[in-house]
Amino acid sequence: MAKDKRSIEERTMDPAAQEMLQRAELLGLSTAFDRADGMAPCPIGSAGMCCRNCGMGPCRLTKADDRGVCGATISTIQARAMARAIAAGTAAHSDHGRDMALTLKAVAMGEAQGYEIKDEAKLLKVAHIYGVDTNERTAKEIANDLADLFIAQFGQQKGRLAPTYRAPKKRQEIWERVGVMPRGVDREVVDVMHRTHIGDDQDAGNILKGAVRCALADGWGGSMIATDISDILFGTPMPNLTQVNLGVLKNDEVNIVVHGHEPTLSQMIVVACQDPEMIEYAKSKGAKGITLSGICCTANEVMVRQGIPAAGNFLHQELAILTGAVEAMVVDVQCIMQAVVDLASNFHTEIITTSPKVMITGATHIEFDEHRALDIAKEIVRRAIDNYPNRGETQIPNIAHDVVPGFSHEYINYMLGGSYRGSFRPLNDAIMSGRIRGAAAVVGCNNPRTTQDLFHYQIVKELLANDVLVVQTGCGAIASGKYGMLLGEAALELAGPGLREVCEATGMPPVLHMGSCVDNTRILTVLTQVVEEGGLGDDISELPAVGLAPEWMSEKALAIATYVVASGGYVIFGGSSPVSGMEKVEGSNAVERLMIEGWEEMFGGKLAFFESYEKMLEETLAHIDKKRAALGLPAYDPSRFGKSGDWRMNEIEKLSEKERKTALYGHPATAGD
Ligand code: XCC
Ligand code: SF4
Repeated sequence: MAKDKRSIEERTMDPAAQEMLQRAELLGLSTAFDRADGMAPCPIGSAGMCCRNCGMGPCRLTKADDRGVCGATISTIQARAMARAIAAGTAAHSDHGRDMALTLKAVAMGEAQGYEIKDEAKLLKVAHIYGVDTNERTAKEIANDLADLFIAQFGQQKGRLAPTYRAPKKRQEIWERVGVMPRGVDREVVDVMHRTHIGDDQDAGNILKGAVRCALADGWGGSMIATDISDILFGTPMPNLTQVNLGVLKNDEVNIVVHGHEPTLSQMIVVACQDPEMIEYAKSKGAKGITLSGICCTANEVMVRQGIPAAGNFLHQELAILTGAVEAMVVDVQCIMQAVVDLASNFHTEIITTSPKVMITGATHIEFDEHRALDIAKEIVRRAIDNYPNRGETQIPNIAHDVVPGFSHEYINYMLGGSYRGSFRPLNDAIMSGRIRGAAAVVGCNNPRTTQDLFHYQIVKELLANDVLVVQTGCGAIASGKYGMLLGEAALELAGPGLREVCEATGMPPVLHMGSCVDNTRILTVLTQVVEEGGLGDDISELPAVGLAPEWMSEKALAIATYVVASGGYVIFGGSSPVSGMEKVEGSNAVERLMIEGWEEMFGGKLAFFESYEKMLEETLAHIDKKRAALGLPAYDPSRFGKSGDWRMNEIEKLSEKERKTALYGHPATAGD
């Protein structure tokens, strides 16, 4: 069923993306935006009412009393689909964590070419958390034990995952009581796959309980391990100045784009691109140098650590190729559209897959192996350079914005407390006084079925105006960067009076880019530390905080949402619910109710889906105010702080577009070349 084709402005609010969509049209090439317009989602499948878990089906249920051939109800089918999506998301994040653990092991054994333990302080800190002996031992000895401990988490059969001890005490008790304490990462994924097989778990509530346990194995397991090891091997992120959007590509340099999620290979490509020998080689082919940039979370990994610019978020993967200026797009795992290979065949761009788990028909496969990491990275960079003379006509949008990413929880601690006494006290105090109304994590994907970035942008902007501190990861963070909101001064202009006062006093920007999607575990750590700091209750569920994924699309997003809910958070997703079916049919939905009322009763958190960003905002602010009231904190009242209706903002409103951008961002737009 074809839908109406949307205008370019309805497809994306990003001017760089708009320019590339025009170019695509001119060249007669299709993108995800066209394909989304051309294919309406299957109404039964998108509502989770289609089951194809056995050969008696697929069974499509559309009425409340419909049953599958096996007798399964809509609730069972929806819960099973949701659980399987969560298991897939958990598997993806956690397999990434496993690869990191195996790399840490190889580094400890001296077998990983080019890698080292970059952040010994973090190694010691993490070793201490997990009770690994650090006395009079070398970094490699400690790393070896830690790697073994991490690797064991994946195959563990009994007991509980070690990272779960890092949660607030009260939270751990809830997980034990409800029976969702994760045992082993792989075990929980297998458990969900088993219980959703034909003829197994056929009680929606119990299926979802299994799904929660699995999601916890992601957030307080695989993902948390991935973040810690990335910091140990590549350095804990600290703020740095870099740029975001397609304008980071250079017309006169070799452009290499890294895309996907894992930092292992991309970190080596960073090294290879900076090798003087490689730069000389690029010059010998007529280029001025080599420009490395990223897409999706691989971008985030190298952006928060090395300040490598991001060419864009999820929906920019095709748009980067459309510039005609990309010599190689090097992909690892997750969020890589098969379409990039077809699209690239219209240009000189070479798509290089590198993971044994991810091959794409028609792409070049150069398999990554941490034992020869630097050699492989150099081989890839050399290939890209060799491809430079094949470049045809190019069109790079002259749009890129300055950003300051890299706010790890360690850095936030340090920024707020100072180097001698890292502390969340100033943050807690600001929330308690009402200067900061609450906090929101605005994270997650782009989805071509909504206007790219619009929900991210509107929500972050409005939250700032309402004195809500915003933390970000993933493609949501890159979205904010594209509109100048990851730059302290610019974002401050959007902040309400209380939030601005706090930011000015502490030097903390009001929007904090904390890393990639697996780094959502940094947010769990911050929330735990805020609880432990005192004054805001004794559990995450009591905090005036909300998690939002306004443009979600991936199964990983569902896994993240579920572990945040099980950790006590209210999570709001934009767009359509994968379990919305019964609402359409009957006006009420058992599975949705389980995820709202059921989970709230069990965990103090809930997961809800809303189609409009206005509704998402309204819910966010209402939840924050409700939690403030429950804690006995003063009601939010912006007139008590600073001066509302800031004069500078009023002045800026009167300016022309170009003058306003200059006033907000320091420049009208910065070009890449
Ligand atoms: Fe993928 Fe992490 Fe989503 Fe972006 S945000 S589209 S998952 S890259 Ni996680
Ligand atoms: Fe149909 Fe049941 Fe088989 Fe699902 S498991 S396809 S509902 S018969």
